[in-house]
This record gives sequence, C-alpha cells and structure tokens, in this order.
Amino acid sequence: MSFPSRRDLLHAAAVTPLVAGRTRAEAPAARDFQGMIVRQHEPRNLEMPFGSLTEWTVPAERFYVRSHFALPKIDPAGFKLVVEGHVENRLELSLAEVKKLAAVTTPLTLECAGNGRVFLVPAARGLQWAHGGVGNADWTGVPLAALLERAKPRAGAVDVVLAGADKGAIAADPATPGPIHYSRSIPLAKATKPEVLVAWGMNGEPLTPAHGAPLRAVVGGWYGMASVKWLDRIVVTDKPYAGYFQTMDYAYFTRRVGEEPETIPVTTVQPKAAIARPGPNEAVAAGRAYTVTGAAWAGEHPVAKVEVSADGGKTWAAAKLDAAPKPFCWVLWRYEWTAPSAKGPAKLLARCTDAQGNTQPEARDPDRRAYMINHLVPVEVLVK
Ligand SMILES: Nc1nc2c(c(=O)[nH]1)N[C@H]1C(S)=C(S)[C@@H](COP(=O)(O)O)O[C@H]1N2
Ligand SMILES: [Mo]
Repeated sequence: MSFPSRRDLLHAAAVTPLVAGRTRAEAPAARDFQGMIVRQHEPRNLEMPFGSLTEWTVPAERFYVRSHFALPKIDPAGFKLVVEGHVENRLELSLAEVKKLAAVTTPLTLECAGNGRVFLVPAARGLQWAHGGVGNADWTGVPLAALLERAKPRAGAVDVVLAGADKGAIAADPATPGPIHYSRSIPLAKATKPEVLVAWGMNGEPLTPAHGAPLRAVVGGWYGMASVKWLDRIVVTDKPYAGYFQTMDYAYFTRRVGEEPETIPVTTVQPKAAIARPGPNEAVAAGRAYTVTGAAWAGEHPVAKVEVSADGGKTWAAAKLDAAPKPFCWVLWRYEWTAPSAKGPAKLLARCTDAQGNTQPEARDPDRRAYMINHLVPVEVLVK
C-alpha cells in the first residue's frame, strides 16, 4: 500500500466536497488524516493502518494520534516551561532557552496502552484500536535528567509530574472534577534515565501540533500515556502522585496481597509482535510463497526473537529480524511462509520474546482491564 504525497493530500483537501451540514470552517481537514483510520473525530484520534507498515521510522503524518482533549492553542513566543515543586531551583524556561541546552536525537517507539483493544473479548470501553496505535520515530530534545539536574530535586523527591497545556472534563464514569489538565507522573528513578526526553523535534522536523508542539515528553519503554504532549509544567513531588490518568484511567489490577486486587498505574510496555501482512481476511494463493511481515517491540528490554506459527501455536519457526534490535525500539521482521495447498481458512500467529526471556501470554489476563494488550492474536486469512 502506498501513501499519497503531501501534494496529493493538499490537492485532495482542496477538492473534497463539503460534508452536508458542515461549514467549511468545521470540516475536518482531510489532509490531517489522509490514509489514517479515524478512531474519533473530536478530539482527533488517528490510527496508522498497520498493513501499511514498511518503514522503521514512521513519518509524523502517519504516526498514530491519541489525544484526550482538544488541541491546546499555544503561542510559542510566550511559551514557558516551568519546573517546580520539591526542587531547590524553580525553573522557568522559554522555548529558546530549552532548545539551547545540549540536545540528543534518538529513536524511541511509542505504543498506546489501549493498542489492540478491538481484539478484546468481551469488548472493553475505549477507543477500538487494532494494531496501529504504535509507531517508532526519531526524537530530538533534551534529556529530562538535564532539566532536573538544573532544578535540583530536594531530598525525599519521589515523583516527577508531567503536565500538558490541554485541558478538559471527562463526563464518563469516573468523571473528572471539572476540567483538568492532562498529567501523568513517572518516578524520579525513571525520569532521570537517558531514554526520557523533553522533545521538540520528530524525525528531524519540529513537532506537529497533534504530536505535542512545541514540547512533549517521550518516555522510552513506557506506554504512551506517560509521554505527555504540550508539556509546559514539570512538578517534582515528595509524595506519590495519584492523578486521574494513573488511577481512574490507565490503571490495572495486580495481586500483591494474597488474591486481593489493588490498582496500580500502567507503566512498562509488554513484549508484542504484530503482523502487518497478510492482513485480516486477506486472500493468499494456495501452495505459494508469501512473505509475512510485521514489527515487534518489548518496552524497556530489547527484542530477542520473533517467531511465527501457522498451525495455531503447535509449532513455531523463527522470523528474520530486518536489523539488529535497538533498545526501546521496535524491529521489523519477516517470515517466508508457504501457504498450505489445501484451500480454506488459515491462521497465522506471531510472538515476541525479549532479552529477559519474557514472552507473550496466550490468554488475556482480565486483571489488565482495557490496557497492556499483548496476548496472542491470530490473523485469519483465506487460502484460495
Ligand atoms: N497532553 C497530553 N499528552 C498526552 C495525551 C493527551 O491526551 N494529552 N495522550 C497520551 C497518550 S494516551 C498517548 S498513547 C500518547 C500518544 O502520542 P501521539 O499522539 O504523539 O502518538 O500521548 C500521550 N500524551
Ligand atoms: Mo495511550
């Protein structure tokens, strides 16, 4: 599948007839999501069609978008990033001052904690992502550690709260107490790791508004909810933070006290291999060679291997990784399959194992609620 060029998109947007009942000003700009699956119009939530995966680095306009509230309006000239709370030096930095700090550029993969939700049985509430709520990009910014080093957390600092400029009220149960900013904390120990950036660049260009311009956090190895977009406030706390997006949302059950469930925030990305091609219900030629392709990622641990099964999980064969896996990044893989000579339905499974030996579960653990979806999901094809 090929994606239209920027010029095609602009042209398409210009000639797209207006949807009945919408004014020109209200009509969503089609160029913003051409080729993407619209999971929600307002706020705009977009999925990359996973079958289109060909490149290790996903361009910004094809990178999934997950936003809980309307895009905030930010004037870059008046923008300030504040670092405050349990620190010795409160910082208030202009964009130019942030960009003057020693920058790094590094690839990191982001996956939404709800990616794959459409595969849950019974169905779970929330955006119905298939496999495309994930992407890998090159991020440019300053390590959060460098900002914290200047702010000097006081003794007893535990959490680093990342807050965005976007704001809204969530009506669905559990409702928010009126409009709140999107915010999320990470422990100081994670915040000072080199894979945690305050970024202004994506794939060598300035961040786009949908991906958090002018500044966003990118928390390598953790599900996307921690990578706060439109980041304008960093608050160091001396008590664990329990904001909405790590208690009422993006939290799951664990059982540390006997069998009793307690809720804890969603944090690290679990190993997953997803099949890009063939796609669901694709027709494949009987007895012919087919190159099965996909991506695999494993959060804070590198991918060690990817395997494919064409017999419902009885036997597994190693897939070929397209490159040496990089930490915190997905790896693209391929598997040379020969479709069965018997016509009819066939099932393909892929699984990822990380460098620590963790692999994907066969069955879904309901304690994970609507998040961290990495159980084995077959792709069913039709052999013709
Ligand atoms: N300020 C803010 N940051 C946010 C969000 C948000 O709604 N508001 N969504 C989070 C979630 S759930 C994900 S998965 C990632 C998605 O980043 P992307 O839209 O650039 O892919 O942003 C995170 N950061
Ligand atoms: Mo997410």
